[in-house]
Amino acid sequence: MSIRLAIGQFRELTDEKLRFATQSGVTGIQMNNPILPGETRWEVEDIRPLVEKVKAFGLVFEAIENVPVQFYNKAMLGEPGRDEQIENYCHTIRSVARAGIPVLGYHFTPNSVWTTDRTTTTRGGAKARSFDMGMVSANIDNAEVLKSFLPVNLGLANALPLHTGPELAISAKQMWENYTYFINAVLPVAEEEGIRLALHPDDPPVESLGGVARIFNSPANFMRAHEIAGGSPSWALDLCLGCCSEMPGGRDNVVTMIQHFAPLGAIAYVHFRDVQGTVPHFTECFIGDGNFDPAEAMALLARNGFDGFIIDDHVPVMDDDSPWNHRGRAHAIGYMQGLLRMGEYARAFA
Ligand SMILES: [Mn+2]
Repeated sequence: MSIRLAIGQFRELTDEKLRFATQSGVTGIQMNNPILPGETRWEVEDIRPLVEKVKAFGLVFEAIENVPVQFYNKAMLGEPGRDEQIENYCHTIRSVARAGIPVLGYHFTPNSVWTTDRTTTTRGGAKARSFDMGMVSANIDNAEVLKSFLPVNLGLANALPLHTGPELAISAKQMWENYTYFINAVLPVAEEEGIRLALHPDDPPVESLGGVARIFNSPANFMRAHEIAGGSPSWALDLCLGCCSEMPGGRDNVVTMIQHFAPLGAIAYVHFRDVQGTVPHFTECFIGDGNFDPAEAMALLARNGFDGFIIDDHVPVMDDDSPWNHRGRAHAIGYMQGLLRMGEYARAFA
């Protein structure tokens, strides 16, 4: 297969989203944390109708990204009960695979994505997410303020580990041990089922937040994770270019990650977005307006043999945009389609 585009980052599969996909000219669908029955795991019977519905629109169900965090929070934190969660996670892997979905995305960030301002002004007055570690440090003892930096839409703010004060409650060493235990328990099942597990970076990629160390915050640490997984064909990346761009070094991380992992076939799919600035302080932006050159990133993906799908991920909120940001997404999709078409054209005449 060759590089292709999808839409997603929604929890409910409506006809409207599927019509938006076909009207936009993308070929695939991804869902993030779909709303499904099950408090601890998912069943194949519940996932299969989603795949059938996507197929009925002439589209491909490319991936599910993220299960509810309470499916594997103890595994991430190394708490008692993790073995039971891992057993259920293996069941979910089988369910997703047997429903015909080839990729299950995940993160290893127990206390989620942090945002210090959801309405920072970017190009032309569009609104974007931003993060400033200075705001976290200034409120390090104020649990209420710290909680306001957690996602609002999951209703989980109270369930996530959130420690105040500068000390670490869970060290990087502990997180590496937890990851090693988890990934080596679930990968054999993924391999058996022929499904790939795609790891998303920590966002923001700082050393720690809320007393919990973050380990997926540099290219070197992804290389370490790949080694821990023994180079398993089921270990892969959900390569969020935005998170890589947020890391110190900005664009250089995007180049390093693509050049290292694409030739290994270890990039399952890409989140194609960007930011201005790097940690400790960055703001999301329109693609073409950030730290890396989108044409360079797309050319690197193609030249290094990437053959998965690409999705827009977060986009700025344009005037009169919808809750799912149709306007911002339409801009990103059109931009990526232009890059891909120009790439085909240039290759044909190379
Ligand atoms: Mn992402």
